[in-house]
Amino acid sequence: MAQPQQSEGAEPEKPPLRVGMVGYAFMGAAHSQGWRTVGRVFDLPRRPVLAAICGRDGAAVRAAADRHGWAAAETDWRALIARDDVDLVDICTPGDSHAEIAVAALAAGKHVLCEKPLANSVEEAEDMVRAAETAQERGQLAMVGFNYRRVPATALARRMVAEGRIGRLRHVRVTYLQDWLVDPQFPLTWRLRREHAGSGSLGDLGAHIVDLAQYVAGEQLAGVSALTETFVRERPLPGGAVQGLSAVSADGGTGRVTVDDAALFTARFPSGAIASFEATRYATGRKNALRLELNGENGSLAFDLERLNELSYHDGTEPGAHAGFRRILVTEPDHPYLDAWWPPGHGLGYEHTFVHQARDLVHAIHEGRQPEPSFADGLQVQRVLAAVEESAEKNSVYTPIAV
Ligand code: SOE
Repeated sequence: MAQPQQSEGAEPEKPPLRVGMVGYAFMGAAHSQGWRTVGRVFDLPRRPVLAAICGRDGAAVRAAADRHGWAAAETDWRALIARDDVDLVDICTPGDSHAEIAVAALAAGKHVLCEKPLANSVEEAEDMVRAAETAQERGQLAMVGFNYRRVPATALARRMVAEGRIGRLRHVRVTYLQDWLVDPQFPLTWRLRREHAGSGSLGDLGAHIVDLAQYVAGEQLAGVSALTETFVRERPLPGGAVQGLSAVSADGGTGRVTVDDAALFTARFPSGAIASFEATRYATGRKNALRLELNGENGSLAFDLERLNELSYHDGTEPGAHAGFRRILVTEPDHPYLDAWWPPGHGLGYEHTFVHQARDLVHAIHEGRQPEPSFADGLQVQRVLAAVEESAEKNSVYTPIAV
């Protein structure tokens, strides 16, 4: 292999990590930002290169490559994973193709980053874990993209729970509320069809809050009691290309919604803490309201994604007269990820979670260690989602989570 060029006094050029991405819609754009920015902000052991992006529509994928800064465009994911200028395959497609692409990319010798939820079923997720374990023996690594772990405030919350700052955990309360399905005329896009999305709000939003709650609490759920609902069962068929979440013109016909619109469940942690979860795309007025609160014996923590530079903390050991929730502005250099960004008080946003995700993955690959969350973590979340569906089908009967 050719040695990198080095001029006198200059730092040796870092070895590249050449990324190939499949998908270029909302998540593709978000991951592109992550890969484009990460090496310019963080001091990384390898230099991410946006080698090639892939999508089925040739004109649209070439436009996406230009817009997001990818060197090449492919229209067949098999061609993308066959390229020898790609080291890592980043999967940003709907859930129905995650397993096939990830297993093939690992077999082709690539590292893999896969958007959440890991798969559309427990069986697919199990196949992916098996493929990742085999690939790991050859030095390839696989990670699932639960980006909300990478909000500095949620990472700080996890740190504070682990440090014992709220003491023994009693309650975990999480909601993820959006409203983009309120209009019954919103068309039947792939996210509303089980064969493409696996489930509805449950897999799309519920997967995030299950992962985040477990990550911050530092333990995995033991069982759930659930109910799910589909409020609008018939919707207009889409007439054109889908852009992000936005509505597209309908062509006259209608089709059946085959996923849940909302999922509600209670759960138990092995420590004895109890939890509640709510995921919906019908919370009128709520756009991307992911809220998490933990109550411990000695204090509480609260986070709201719509104010993501803040973490609320109540220290229950303080004298009652002046105790109460106080706001930690999570912008200090010793807060997670923030040493590389702006001076204190200059906040971050949604897109930075994808930069942090890329940062953590590059370091793990360089050090040859399993990045987190692993495919096994993604499978465990998938098992929670399956238990929620099983419990809902059995009228909320308590359903232990398979291990
Ligand atoms: C749509 O509900 C969505 O784009 C999710 O699919 C993402 O995972 C979440 O980050 C924002 O909302």
